[in-house]
Amino acid sequence: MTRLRVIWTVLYFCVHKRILAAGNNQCGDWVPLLESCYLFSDTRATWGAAMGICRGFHADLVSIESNDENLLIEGHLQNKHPHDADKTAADYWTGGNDIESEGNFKWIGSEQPFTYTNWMTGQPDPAEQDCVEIRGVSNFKWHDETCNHSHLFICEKSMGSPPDIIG
Ligand SMILES: [Ca+2]
Ligand SMILES: [Ca+2]
Repeated sequence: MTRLRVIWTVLYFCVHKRILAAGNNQCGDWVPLLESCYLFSDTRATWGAAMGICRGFHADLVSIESNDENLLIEGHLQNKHPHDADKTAADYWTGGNDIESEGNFKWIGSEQPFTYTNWMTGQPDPAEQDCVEIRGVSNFKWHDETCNHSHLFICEKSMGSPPDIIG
């Protein structure tokens, strides 16, 4: 290896390591997508309990406010659950709910009504289902669902928030 090539190689690894470190610092163990950090849980909880867990991390249950955000979250879930057999158990609570006013869905963190939606055909359906989940078998489209059922969940916090160590 020429001396120049050695210098370039060392430089490349130094810069690369710093970029990785910067990314890690911003979201800790959470997944960075767009301007937020996301926690994809491995444990199940009711919608209310899941919200409490997210709040414990100074986060909220995820709010999906654009097609871009939905595509990135869906992409992450497709990678996490690549096989159809995995998808049957891959139901994730979001922060979407119409607990306060039937049929008027909004996001728990911002309290803002839905501006973007990715409902499964036929959803939301007229039933006592006030909380919104991303359902694996529906190819990660949205369903309203009974809030006291236990599912996986996604927490979201803005990248500016201090990282929390989980593990
Ligand atoms: Ca969001
Ligand atoms: Ca439903």
